[in-house]
Amino acid sequence: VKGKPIVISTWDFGIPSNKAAWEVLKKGGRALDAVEAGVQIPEADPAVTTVGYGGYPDRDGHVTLDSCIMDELGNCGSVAALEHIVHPVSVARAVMEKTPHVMLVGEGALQFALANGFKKENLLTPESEKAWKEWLKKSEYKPQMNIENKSYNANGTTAFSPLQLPGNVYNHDTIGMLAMDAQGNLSGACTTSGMAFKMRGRVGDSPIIGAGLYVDNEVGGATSTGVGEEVIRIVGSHLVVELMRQGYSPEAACKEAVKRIVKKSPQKSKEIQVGFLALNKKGEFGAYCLQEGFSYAVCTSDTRNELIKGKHFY
Ligand code: SD4
Repeated sequence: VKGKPIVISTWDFGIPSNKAAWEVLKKGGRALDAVEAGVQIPEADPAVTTVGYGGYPDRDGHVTLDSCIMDELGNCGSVAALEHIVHPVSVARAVMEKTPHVMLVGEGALQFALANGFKKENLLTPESEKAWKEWLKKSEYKPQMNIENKSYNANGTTAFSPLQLPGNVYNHDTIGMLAMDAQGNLSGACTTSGMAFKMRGRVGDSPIIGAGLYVDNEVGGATSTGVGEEVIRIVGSHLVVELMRQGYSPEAACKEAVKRIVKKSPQKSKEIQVGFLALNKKGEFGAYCLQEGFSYAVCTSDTRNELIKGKHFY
């Protein structure tokens, strides 16, 4: 069938992430395994300061991670404000598969992770600590828009360091990934260190099923990036999937969700970034965002793994 397997994900680190997911998909593997393997790439990369290890801490200096995962049966798992674990997505998957619950937070999530063999590690890199101490001087909470970085090639082998990019200090780039496997089944995952220098205990959209991620195997999946508070208010990813159910294309559905944010927050929406990314059951994909600068990666073969600019409202 045309359009599968396919994996798509947010931002430029979607390129190497898609590549890892593709290794699973091309062997006929399950979309669920693909998205987990895919988002583990930025989670483990200390140069990515917005996801996992090396993520910027909250304003008190703690790296706290949010993540969720959802499969083709509608099973889902999530962790929020999890500390000391490099791969929160895998803890989210364990919550899904090994507990009667969907979401574990904070101390309880850590306790569960440790009981399930995950290792306790320090996630604050010297670079992120330095950025935090720099931030403390003014302590001004001001989410930066977004940073585009085109230094990855199709194989995702080009290394990059966001810290070396001018202005890339308070970015907020989450990885959201959606995949359809050779069997035509959909899954998704989303993982982030959340907004840099957020209040302690702050949870964004990324671990919230329906906000940061939603998958319905009959229709499609959606995920979001950007200022999570705005996404939660409209339950963004669920909205996108329901619009696709009504016949909207992935891009049109994402655009509608973006317009909903503009309508709810006419002033604020001019100053922040939110982006939606969607994939439907036919393997069609699309995205839409508030501001120029959001990009997403699409991989459909060993040789096609490309970065596409999201259309924007403003
Ligand atoms: C959050 N949505 O915690 C996340 C941050 C993010 O792109 O997406 N960045 O609100």
